[in-house]
Parts: sequence; structure tokens; C-alpha cells
Amino acid sequence: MMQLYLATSNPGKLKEFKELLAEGQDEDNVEFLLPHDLPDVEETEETLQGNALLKASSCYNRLKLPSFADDSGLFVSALPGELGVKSARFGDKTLDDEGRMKLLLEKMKGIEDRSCYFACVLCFYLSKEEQFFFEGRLKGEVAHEIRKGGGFGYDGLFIPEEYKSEGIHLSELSDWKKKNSHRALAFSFARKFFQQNYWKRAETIL
Ligand code: ITT
Repeated sequence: MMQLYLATSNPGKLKEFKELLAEGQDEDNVEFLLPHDLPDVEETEETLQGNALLKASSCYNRLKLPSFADDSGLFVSALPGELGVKSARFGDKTLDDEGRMKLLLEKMKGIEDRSCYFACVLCFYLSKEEQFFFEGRLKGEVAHEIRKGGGFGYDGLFIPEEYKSEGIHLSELSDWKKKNSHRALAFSFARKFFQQNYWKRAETIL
């Protein structure tokens, strides 16, 4: 059984990764572990790839064991450069998820183009020689009101493209999100790749 350390301090992400791993576990031959003392990493890069690598590599360097990290964000067409890779730091540093959604709602007042997408980049840092990246995206639009429910982050303000006509928010689509989110997509690419190329022979490599 291969063990992978998950470098995240976001409980929403952790919950989703646990659910993703639980599906199809039998074929994976892998388990996720959480580091006890996760290194505090300043996300200084300008891309999701760069920050995912920073987080995964600092976890690997601390533990000297295979690690992976997720860097993700909401990219809003009408607000270029404001969220995206900086989504977790949008607005005042003291804001929580709800505060950031309220700020986004405020900034979108009167703006017609509400198109946006979530993106997630996963970096698997298996060794100094082997790092793998996978990306998933989910298109949608910024809603006109916040709807609480499941999920985390900006889910309460995001309407997936597929649910535009019904106006259903991602926070109301927990089961759908498990299969179709940017994170689920990135993870499914990783799973496919590792099942074919790595996890099955991991015991002989590591
Ligand atoms: P770690 O770096 O510890 O993993 P973080 O919350 O700092 O946790 P990011 O730097 O990747 O994570 O920031 C991602 C932000 O984008 C996060 O704070 C959310 O607000 C938002 N986000 C990412 N994925 C999301 C999702 O599935 N649903 C809603 N919001 C999401």
C-alpha cells in the first residue's frame, strides 16, 4: 500500500479528497495521510501550478515521503487578477468564506458578464525526480445571492453551467460536486494516470 501525505489545512478540501479516495479505493492501492505539523507555506507564486508545487515540495522536504497538494481558485472574467490564484486571500486578510463571498457579490453589482470558472491543480511530489501535475476546471457563473448549504469557499455563490437555467448553486449540489468539480476532475486524471503507471508498482519502486 502506497502512502501519500496530503498537504492542506483546508477542511473543505480534506473532506472532498477523502470522499474522492473512498470511491474506487479497491483499485488504487493507496492511502492518504495528514502530516502532524504541516509546514506553513507562503503562497508566493503567480500560478496554481507554482503554489501547488510549493506546498507539496515543502511537505515532501519536511517528511521525505511522497506528498501531494491542491492549489485552486475561482477565476472571474469581470475581475481579472483579483481572485484566481489569490482566491483564498481576496479582500481583507481577516475575511472568512462568507466575508469573501459578500465582497465578491458587492464587486459584481451592476456587472452583466458573470462568467467564471473554478480551477484546481494537484501536484504529486513523489520524489526529487518525480513530480506530476493534474488540472481540472468547472465553468459557471457568479450568482446574484449567496445560498448556504454544503461545500466551502465560494460554493454558495457559484452556479455551474449545467444548472444555469435552474439557478442551482454548487452549495446545493453536494452529490453532483463529488463527481463533477474541478477537484474531482483533476483527481480522476491523477487516478487514471497512477493506476496505469504507478500505484500498481509503487511497492517495488519505493
Ligand atoms: P491549503 O493551501 O491549505 O490547501 P487554502 O484554503 O489556502 O488551503 P488555496 O490556497 O488553494 O487553499 O485557496 C483556494 C481558495 O479557492 C479557497 O480558499 C476557496 O475559497 C476557493 N476554492 C477552491 N476550491 C473551491 C471549491 O471546491 N469550492 C469553493 N471554493 C473553492
